Amino acid sequence: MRTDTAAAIHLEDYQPAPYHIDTVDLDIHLDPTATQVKATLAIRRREGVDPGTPLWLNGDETAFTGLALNGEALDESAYTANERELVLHAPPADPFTLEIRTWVNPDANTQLSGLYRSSGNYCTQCEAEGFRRITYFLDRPDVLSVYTTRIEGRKEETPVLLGNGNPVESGDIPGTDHHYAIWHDPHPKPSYLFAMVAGNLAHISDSFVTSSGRKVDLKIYVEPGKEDRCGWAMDSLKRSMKWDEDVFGCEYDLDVFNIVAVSDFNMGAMENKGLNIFNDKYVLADPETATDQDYANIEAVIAHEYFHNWTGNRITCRDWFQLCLKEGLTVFRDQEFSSDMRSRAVKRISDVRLLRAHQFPEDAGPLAHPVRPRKYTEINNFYTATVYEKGAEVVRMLKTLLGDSGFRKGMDLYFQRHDGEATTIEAFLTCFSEAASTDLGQFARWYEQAGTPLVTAKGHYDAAANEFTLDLSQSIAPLPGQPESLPAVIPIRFGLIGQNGEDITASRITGAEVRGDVLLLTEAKQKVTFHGIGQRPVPSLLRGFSAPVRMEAHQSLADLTFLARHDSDPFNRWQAVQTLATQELIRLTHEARKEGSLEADDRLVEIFGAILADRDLDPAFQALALELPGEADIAREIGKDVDPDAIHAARTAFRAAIGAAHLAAFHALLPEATQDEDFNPDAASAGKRALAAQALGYFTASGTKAAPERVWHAFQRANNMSDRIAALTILVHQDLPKAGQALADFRSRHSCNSLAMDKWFTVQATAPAQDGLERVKALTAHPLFDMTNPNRMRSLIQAFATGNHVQFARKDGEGFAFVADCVMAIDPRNPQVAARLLTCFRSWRSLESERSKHAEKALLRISAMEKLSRDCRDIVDRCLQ
Ligand code: TYR
Repeated sequence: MRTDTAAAIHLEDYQPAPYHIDTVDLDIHLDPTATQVKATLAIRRREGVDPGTPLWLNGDETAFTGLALNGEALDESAYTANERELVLHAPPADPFTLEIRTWVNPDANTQLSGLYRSSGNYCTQCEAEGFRRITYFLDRPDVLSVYTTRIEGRKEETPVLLGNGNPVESGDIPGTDHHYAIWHDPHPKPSYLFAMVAGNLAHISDSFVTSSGRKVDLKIYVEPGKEDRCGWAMDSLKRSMKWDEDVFGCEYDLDVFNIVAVSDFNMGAMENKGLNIFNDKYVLADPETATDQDYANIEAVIAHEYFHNWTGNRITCRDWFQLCLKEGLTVFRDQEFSSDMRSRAVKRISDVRLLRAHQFPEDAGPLAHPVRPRKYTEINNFYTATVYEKGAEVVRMLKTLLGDSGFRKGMDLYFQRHDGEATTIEAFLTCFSEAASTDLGQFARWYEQAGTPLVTAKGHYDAAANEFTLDLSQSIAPLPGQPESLPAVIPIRFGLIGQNGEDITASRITGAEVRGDVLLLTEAKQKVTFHGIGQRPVPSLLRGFSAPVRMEAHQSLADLTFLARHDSDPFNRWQAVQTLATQELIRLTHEARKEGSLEADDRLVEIFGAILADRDLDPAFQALALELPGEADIAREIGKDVDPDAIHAARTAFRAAIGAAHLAAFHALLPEATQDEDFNPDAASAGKRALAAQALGYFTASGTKAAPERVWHAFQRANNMSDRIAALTILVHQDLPKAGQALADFRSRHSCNSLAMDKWFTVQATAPAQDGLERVKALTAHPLFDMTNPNRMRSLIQAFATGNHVQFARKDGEGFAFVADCVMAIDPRNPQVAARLLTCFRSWRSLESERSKHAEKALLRISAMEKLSRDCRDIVDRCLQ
């Protein structure tokens, strides 16, 4: 058990490893409780390292069974071997081979890191530091080796044997019930990309011909009986392969590409070379059990893992501080892919919503860290929204600054120069500054500073001078460990809109560097003047969300309403509605707190009528524009002394007012209109369903008498999961009379499908009802619930903690206490998953005092737990600091 309080690891201490490991030959004999692993490593001293320098290999609960050097057994005094390390005290000066024998108990591996079993099948997860749980190794991303893997197992138990790279050989072992397979991966890779899978698996196959004419065999493996739900994933894979060739010139480089879906997985999916392993949630889909969001997620995650083949695998990270080098860049690439497959505007809005919901709060609290952190104690805790999503935003800004062709030139140079290397953010940025002959010194601050910059803008029109000026400023509020910050380069895409709704062009712009329609804010304060402006314009700033900042533009209700109707930039049209709605929700929240009137401002209610009435809008866009900011978004904007009950009351009242005011329009959009069509997962059909679901929600929120029956009707008639879950959510969250019956129906229909049942748990976990917590507690004892499976746990406990603010942050502290109990129950089995759940406390200091006291008490209780894992220790310490 890892109970130590490990010392922090610092970026500035980086040293290359003293030894290279050129080849790794693994011989793995599978057994559920006693798998034997023999690793033969060809080791070479790095140039300049003193002969005899000890070779220190990582382990983690690793069971040592034997060691030989150049084929000879070693005297015990020549080495130290324990759970955590294998040290060869005085290795030979010349290249040598080390043969290490270890023993693994996959059945006992509940952390799901290293070699473990899921539904009886063997699988591995080695990122970040799982390989050392299989054998001792220089388990760090800058040690690149060519792997050959021989896997042997009982034919009956493990008919399928998969490894990285290409299949080389397979066969029976005469006189036994065993067989074996040998896989060889010619591309040198770090140990975190190692994988093997063995078990009883079904598959679907297809193929792809690359741009240079090579045929690649594609297979997706799943537990038998699930093959008919893999079609969408395969389709997404083939589109990803084509897209990466077309857009980035990246071609696949092995004869086979295999994907395996497993039902026990800590994260989303893993890009192991040639053998991606997925959480089955991101592979399996059919209309009966998957929502449109599931389809979109599968497409994005399949693309993400596939794209890692170049950004992550061919070019990997020098050390884990550079994690954003592969993750931020690859998220950017998968976002671009989805934008090309779907509506770019809708994708952008959805991504920004996620960024604000997850990354902004992280960046504003005790868990804030730069996109490239400078220190960590547990690397698993740095697979964060900041590294991934803000990391992607930084790459997007690079593209905005350099333009399409400058960006592509930089990427080409990066691929050409660093292929086969483990590299750094500096090396990445150098490719762009060279390719585009530009200095990115100040831009690099985006990787170095934590916190979301606040940009303020104040416009002033001088009719006599025909000038419009913008007073701009940027700042980052002090954070733990970062009392001050320096100005970053903030690309602000802008337009000035004239009275007829069209953009006006300035004759000249002074006070900032301008590239096309992007102005660069580079100082703490800047005055930008637009000359030759003959009428008072309405500025539209940060179009397309051109930088991950908070923008306070101090615009009037009239100007924002104007933008909501006329901005040619769809993102900012949506943003104008959001800004207006947020302001109104904050006002109503203050009213709710003093028990004042919860009557919404008619002018704001009317904005939503205009969206509904605009037939030119894409239904998917309308659906997003109708979605009010979430309770967490409102809390974040309020920032301190937060009262979740007041926020909930305000939001409920505003929704009711919108529903009542536009009842007829919502009625006309109710789901029946979409339900008779054959199901199609494409973006256009998904958009129509999303709009119908919004309509049903507002129709019900209005309180109209007809609603309960209509929702029940919609639930019963649903011919796909999106419609069904939308209706079920309304029934349960509004506590309508048929809620119980609908839950029972859903359960009997889907009880054999755990991914569908996860939705059933989530709907109940997120119900804001008074007895919400009691219900969640009762559900933990449900026969289909399983705290040890990460997906099940997240569907109930994490969904409650992150999606049910009123109940999680109950005034009596019971919500916090319950989640703390869960964290402590999960931690001994699976620290990584426990630590992630624990991050739901990160905004506790912004709550009003009674609630924050309870949250602190819960955190202190976790902190006092005996044998708390390093993962949870790290999070709890930072939350309390
Ligand atoms: N590299 C994976 C990705 O593509 C993330 C991952 C990280 C997966 C750690 C599993 C894991 O244990 O995002």
